[in-house]
Amino acid sequence: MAHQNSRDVDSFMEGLKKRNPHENEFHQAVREVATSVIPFVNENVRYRDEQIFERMTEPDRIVIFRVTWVDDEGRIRANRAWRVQFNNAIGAYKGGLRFHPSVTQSVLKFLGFEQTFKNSLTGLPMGGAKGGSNFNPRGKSDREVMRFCQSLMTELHRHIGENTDVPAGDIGVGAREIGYLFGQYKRLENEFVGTITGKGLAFGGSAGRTEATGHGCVYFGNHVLEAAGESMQGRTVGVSGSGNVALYAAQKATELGGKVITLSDSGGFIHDPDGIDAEKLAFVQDLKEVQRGRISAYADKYPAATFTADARPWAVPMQVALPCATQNELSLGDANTLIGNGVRLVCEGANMPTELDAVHALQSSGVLFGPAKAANAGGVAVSGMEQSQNAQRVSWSAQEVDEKLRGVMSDIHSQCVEYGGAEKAGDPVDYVKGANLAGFVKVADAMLSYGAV
Ligand code: NDP
Ligand code: 2IT
Repeated sequence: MAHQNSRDVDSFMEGLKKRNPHENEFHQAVREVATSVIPFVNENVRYRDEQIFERMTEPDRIVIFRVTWVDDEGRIRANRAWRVQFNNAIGAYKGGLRFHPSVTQSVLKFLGFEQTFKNSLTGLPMGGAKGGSNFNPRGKSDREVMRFCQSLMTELHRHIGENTDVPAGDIGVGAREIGYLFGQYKRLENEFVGTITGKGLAFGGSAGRTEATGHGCVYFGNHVLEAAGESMQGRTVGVSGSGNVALYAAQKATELGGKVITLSDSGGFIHDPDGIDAEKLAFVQDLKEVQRGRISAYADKYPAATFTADARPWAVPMQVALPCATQNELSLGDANTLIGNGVRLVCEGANMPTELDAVHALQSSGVLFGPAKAANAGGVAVSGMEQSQNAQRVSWSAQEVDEKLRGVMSDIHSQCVEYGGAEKAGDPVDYVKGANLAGFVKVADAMLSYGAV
C-alpha cells in the first residue's frame, strides 16, 4: 500500500508538472500536500472518484495585469501584477498581496494553494487566494509607493469585493501600502466596506491584526512543545526575518520566557547572545518600519551583537527555530546543523520556509515541526475577525481579539493532533500530515456537495 501511495504521488506530480511547467514553488507546495492527501484519498474513495484533489490543485482563476506608474523623475514604469483566486468552496477568496522582485506566478500559486488549506484550518468561512507584483518597494519614495498602489488598485478593484475576494498584506505590503490600497479602493467604489484587511485602526482595522501572525505562531509552537511535555520557558530562540511576522514572533517568544538571539534580513543576520528584549525590539521596529533601514544597524547600536553578511541564522546554536522571512530559507544542510546543535522545535512563521528534504530530516530526527499552514494561520484568522467586525460595524478590544486568536491556534493544534496523531502509542504527532488532512477535509466536503463545478 505504501508503495502504491508513493507511485500515485509520483504520477500525480508528473501530470501536475506537465500542466504547470517551470513552476517550481507550486510543485513543491503541492507535493508536500499530495504526500499526505493521496494516501487518505485512496482510503476515502469518494474524494478520489470525484477528482477532488485534482480540482483543488487547479486555481479557479488567475487575473494578470500591467501596473503602469510614474516615478519621482517623471519616468513611466511598468510592473506585472496577479491575483490568484484559488478556491472559494468554503468562503469568499481571502489572502495577502506580496510586493517583491521575486514574485512570479509560481510563487503566488503556491501561496494561494497553501492559503486554501490554512484558511480552512482557522474554522472561519474563508476561501484561498494570493496576489501581488514584482514591484520592489525598497528604495522607492512614499509617493512612488502611493502611485504604484493606486494604479494597481485601479485594475484590481473590479475583481475583489467584501463577498468576493478580500486581500490583505504580506511581504512588502504593510500598514503604508494597505492605507494607499484601501484609500484608492474606497474612492473607486464609493463605498466604505471591509474589502481589505490589515487596515489602520482609524479606518476599520482590527486590534491585534498587526501582531496576530507572529503571536499566533508562538502560541502554536508552545502548544506543540507542551504536547511533548516541554515549553518555551528558558529556551534559546532563533528568528529569521525582521518584518511583521518576525518581530511579533520574537516579542511573544520573549513574553513566554524564551531568549531570542537572532534576527535577519536579505542582507544577513544579527546574533545577540544577551537576548533581544522588548527595548531592543522597539529599536528594530523603528529601524525597519520608520527608517526603512537594514538589520546590520543593530550590531552598530548594540556592540555585544554580531552581524554576519549574506548568511542565515541557522548555524547559531538554538533550541527553537522560527523561520519568519520567506520561502526556502531553511535547507537540508541548515536542518542538519540545527539537529546537530540540539534544536527541539522548528515552527514556521513564513510560508514554506523549510525545504521538503529539510522537513523530512527534522521529523525523522525527532525534532518537533510546526508547518506554516497551521503555525502562521493566526494572521488570516484575525483578518477574518476584522471582516466580521466590519460587517457588524463594531470594534472588539485587543484583549477580546487575543482571546479569540488563542482559541483558534489551540483549535488548529487539536485538529492537527486528530488528523496527524500517533497511529500507535509513543509515535509522535505528524503535524504536517495533520494540518494537510484537516485543511483538506472541510474544503473537499464542500466541493463534494456542489457536484461537478
Ligand atoms: P515583511 O515584508 O514585513 O518582512 C519580510 C522579512 O523577510 C524582511 O525582514 C525581509 O528582509 C525578509 N525577506 C523577504 N524576502 C527575503 C528573501 N528573498 N531573502 C531573505 N530575506 C527576505 O513580511 P512579513 O513579515 O509579513 O512576511 C514574512 C513571511 O510570513 C512571508 O513568508 C509571508 O508570506 C508570511 N506570512 C505573513 C503573514 C502576515 O500577516 N503578514 C501571515 C502569514 C504568513 P528585507 O527587508 O531585506 O527584504
Ligand atoms: O499568508 C498569509 O496568511 C497572509 N499573508 C495573511 C492573509 C490575510 O488575508 O490576512
